[in-house]
Amino acid sequence: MTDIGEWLLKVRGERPLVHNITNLVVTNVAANALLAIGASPVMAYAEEEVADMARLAQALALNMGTLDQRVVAAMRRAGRAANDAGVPVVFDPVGVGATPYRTETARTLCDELRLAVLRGNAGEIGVLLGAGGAVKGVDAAGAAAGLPQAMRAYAAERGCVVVATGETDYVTDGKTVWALRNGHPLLAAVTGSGCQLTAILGAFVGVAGRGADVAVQAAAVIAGITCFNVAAEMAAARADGPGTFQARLFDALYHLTPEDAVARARVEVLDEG
Ligand code: ATP
Ligand code: TZP
Ligand code: MG
Ligand code: MG
Repeated sequence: MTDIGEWLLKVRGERPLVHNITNLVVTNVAANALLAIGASPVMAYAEEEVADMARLAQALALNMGTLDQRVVAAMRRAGRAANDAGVPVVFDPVGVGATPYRTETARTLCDELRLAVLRGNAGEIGVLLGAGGAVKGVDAAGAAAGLPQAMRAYAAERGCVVVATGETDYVTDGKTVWALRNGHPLLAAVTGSGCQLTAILGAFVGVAGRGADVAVQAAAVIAGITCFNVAAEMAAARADGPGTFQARLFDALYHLTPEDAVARARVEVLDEG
């Protein structure tokens, strides 16, 4: 078994607490996806408690899908507490580029917080990095040609892992760029597949530990994406459509074996850097 299987076993063994400040659409599915893969979710939003919860957690997952002033203030406060305690922060800039408020908020959070992982669809990451690309509401509506290169430059400058998802997922630690080719088109037919993945990446970087090197965090992220997407492939094989697919996805995350994840993984180095 390679690395990917070991990361999955580590998540199951440690059952990391992932503090989520996420959106109103996906709260339930994100919590269920975390439970299914073997992690421990908590959703906490009150300004009075977010700093304490973030410090307790093994990772903090921030998602601006249904942002408002209070949610943004909570994300800021939780993010600062996590940074001070060395707790890894994963950020999903849902819908960045759709409105000036989303764009400004995403840029501010990226500048104010030290992120371990930035994950969005290819349109969102392209817009956020100023590389081109487009969004339609919260969905990707086009990716930039030079996106992997722009991602690598940003990751190197910020010392974080950057992920752009879609049919192919691109991951970089600022040096190497990987292309990941697992997954299934049904993931785009249910809401919140990206948000579930973001929460799961919290679990995987969470077990990498506080203050882990960016290269180690990238290995955890590659494992997390591959486990999620392999589970989706297995779920799709038993689903009739989006409804049964989401239910089968929870089942597949729950039953996923390290052996299946490793055997079905399609991870390639795109650019060694
Ligand atoms: P969007 O709102 O545009 O759907 P998102 O934030 O939900 O974006 P996606 O890019 O859809 O994020 O990625 C979510 C998950 O779905 C990732 O694991 C990705 O690999 C997978 N995925 C998305 N589209 C496809 C596809 N056509 N084929 C295979 N996997 C896909
Ligand atoms: N509207 C605001 S957040 C959200 C919608 C539909 C969910 C987006 O989920 P994802 O994972 O980005 O598809
Ligand atoms: Mg989606
Ligand atoms: Mg999304």
